[in-house]
Amino acid sequence: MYLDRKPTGCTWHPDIDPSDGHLLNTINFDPASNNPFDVPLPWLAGDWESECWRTSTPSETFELKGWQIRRTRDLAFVAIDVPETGLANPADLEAAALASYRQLFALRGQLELPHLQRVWHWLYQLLEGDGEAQRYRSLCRGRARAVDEVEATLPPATGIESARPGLRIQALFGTQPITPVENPRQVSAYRYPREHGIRSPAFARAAITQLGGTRYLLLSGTASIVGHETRHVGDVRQQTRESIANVAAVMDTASADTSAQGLKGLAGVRGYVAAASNAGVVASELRALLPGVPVTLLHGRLCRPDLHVEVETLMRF
Ligand code: 3EB
Repeated sequence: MYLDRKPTGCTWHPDIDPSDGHLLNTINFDPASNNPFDVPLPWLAGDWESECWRTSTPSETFELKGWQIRRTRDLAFVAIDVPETGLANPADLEAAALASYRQLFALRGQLELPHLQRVWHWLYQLLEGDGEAQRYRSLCRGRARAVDEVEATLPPATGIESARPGLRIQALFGTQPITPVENPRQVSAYRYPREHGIRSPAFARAAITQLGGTRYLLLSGTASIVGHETRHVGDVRQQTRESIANVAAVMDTASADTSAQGLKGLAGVRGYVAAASNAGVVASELRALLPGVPVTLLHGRLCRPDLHVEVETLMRF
């Protein structure tokens, strides 16, 4: 499988000719979209405004237990929208996250694709609520409870405030087990101390996996966190640099091949910017740090109020 980023100005040519492939999924960046495969955020700037995920075999689209599914024999994108009416208070939000994650794990058997590869969460008003009543923390509690119930390798994940009411969850399933990769500069998120929430965020920093015939390193949303603490509060430029230092540390840890490619080998970077007014600084910093790498910036608040920027990325190797 490969990614075909649709550029708006600058062009990125994936290794495989896109005309050879079959379309698996199209992802638009659109806060108003009711298509659960879309990212519910405004696009700010950058090299592509939508993503086409292509595969070497044909795909089919259908619904299963309330989830939208786009799959080939070996790979599936799944997505669901949980309406805001089901998230009215912290207990309801936790229960909705628990139920959604139970369904997600059950889909492994129903799709006969036993390995969860990657998850994205988009939650409206992510930081509303104090202490444990915060909506992000409620999501983390429900997710952690579901993870406790099953045998599963934690996947890489992204969690961003949605511009659209409700909770949208998207995930990728495959046939191959993933090999999680942690970051030696960061406490694993699933071991964060209680000050960040009574249930830690259950995700891996990255994972090595094989999709189709290609090996990938898939990285989670990565921010300016060292140890478990936010660094460079109030300094968006330094937070951008620290985020990329974390990406580099994960790549160095993952394998000799990903380490050897270095940052220039990244297939593309989605940057999430909490304040649209910071887009220019983040863009110029990412351009300087990642010459030649396609970058696109989206507008969404992050799961700590002191984070200004977060990046997610992937590498073929
Ligand atoms: C962090 O490192 C930043 O809760 O699924 C990044 C990626 C973050 C995923 C999630 C949270 C999540 O803790 C926040």
